[in-house]
Amino acid sequence: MAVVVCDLFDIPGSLIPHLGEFIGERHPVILVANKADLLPKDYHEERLKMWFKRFTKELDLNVQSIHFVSALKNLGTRELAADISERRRAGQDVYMVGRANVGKSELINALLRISIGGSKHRVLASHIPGTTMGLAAVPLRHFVKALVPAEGPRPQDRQAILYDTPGVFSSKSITSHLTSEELKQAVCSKRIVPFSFILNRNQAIMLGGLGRLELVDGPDRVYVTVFAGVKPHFTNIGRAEELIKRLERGEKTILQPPFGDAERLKSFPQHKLALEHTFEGLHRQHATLDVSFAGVGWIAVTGQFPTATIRAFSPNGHGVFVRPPMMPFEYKKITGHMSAARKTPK
Ligand SMILES: Nc1nc2c(ncn2[C@@H]2O[C@H](COP(=O)(O)OP(=O)(O)O)[C@@H](O)[C@H]2O)c(=O)[nH]1
Ligand SMILES: [Mg+2]
Repeated sequence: MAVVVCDLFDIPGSLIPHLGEFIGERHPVILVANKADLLPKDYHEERLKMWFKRFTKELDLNVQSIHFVSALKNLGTRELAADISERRRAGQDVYMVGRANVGKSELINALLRISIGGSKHRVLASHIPGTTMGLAAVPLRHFVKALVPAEGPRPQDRQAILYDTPGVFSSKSITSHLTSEELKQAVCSKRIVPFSFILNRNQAIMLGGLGRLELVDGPDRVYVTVFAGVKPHFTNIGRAEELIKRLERGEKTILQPPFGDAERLKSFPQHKLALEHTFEGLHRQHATLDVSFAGVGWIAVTGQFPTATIRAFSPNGHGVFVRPPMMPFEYKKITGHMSAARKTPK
């Protein structure tokens, strides 16, 4: 059976298109949406699961169940383990499938922690006999209490294996261009706190050098709610382009990450147009759509208007998606929140 893992912070970017063709319709799939610990507090799990299901229909998978978990924080992992145990037939192997960085290894660690006894510590590959090269293939008998009964594996399960699929499905995530130091800054490691801002026509909102969203046509202004670890910077469209050109020349700018010396900044992929999208704004207070910047976060757009045209740019023009809003009700009236944005330096 297959456990398909994706990253809630990177939807649809972390979903593998037509995955069903690889897995085959016969094989049962348990779908895991990981990194739930990053979502804003009080998210409505049932509504979010409905939203999530829309994307997964297109994968042509034989989905048996969906779990929202945090491998890192051990949330929902026991329920997931119980579900895998229940659905797995005797002798079946388990395949962890998913794009790079969705948390497959972390999830295997979480399942091992259940077996070893709830310790919060990272389980090292060296703790598992016979796996010196990481956790690419672990005999199921090491998952006692998690995936096989406490009494030990059934006779048919003695040869069963849990396989990781490292490096099989590469990702076009924007964060794949970042150094580990930059990643620490750019990627949320804490629960995200959404902030709402006004985006005027001909203005751009920039997520460091990782992406930007421009309102190029339509109403005088829309509202944007930013769900990301990077502080947004607002400026007009012309100035945004100027800033990006300076970054490409290796100059230090307000657009961070990337950071480092001129060499590093020059090596960062150039911004290209990722998408242009025209849409109707459906509601004054609920978001109409999200623009997702794979791995970095997303920006929800709110407002009531006949049409607006937005443009999004990203390194190489990769990893940007529009989608129905994940959390349409998070938009809050603009109050003092502007202070969370970076100001244009004089
Ligand atoms: N916040 C958060 N980060 C996670 C979680 N699971 C994995 N990560 C992080 O995501 C990155 C990739 O995880 P990894 O297990 O190596 O992904 P893999 O490439 O699919 O094996 C690492 O930095 C992990 O610490 C999670 O549940 N929550
Ligand atoms: Mg891995």
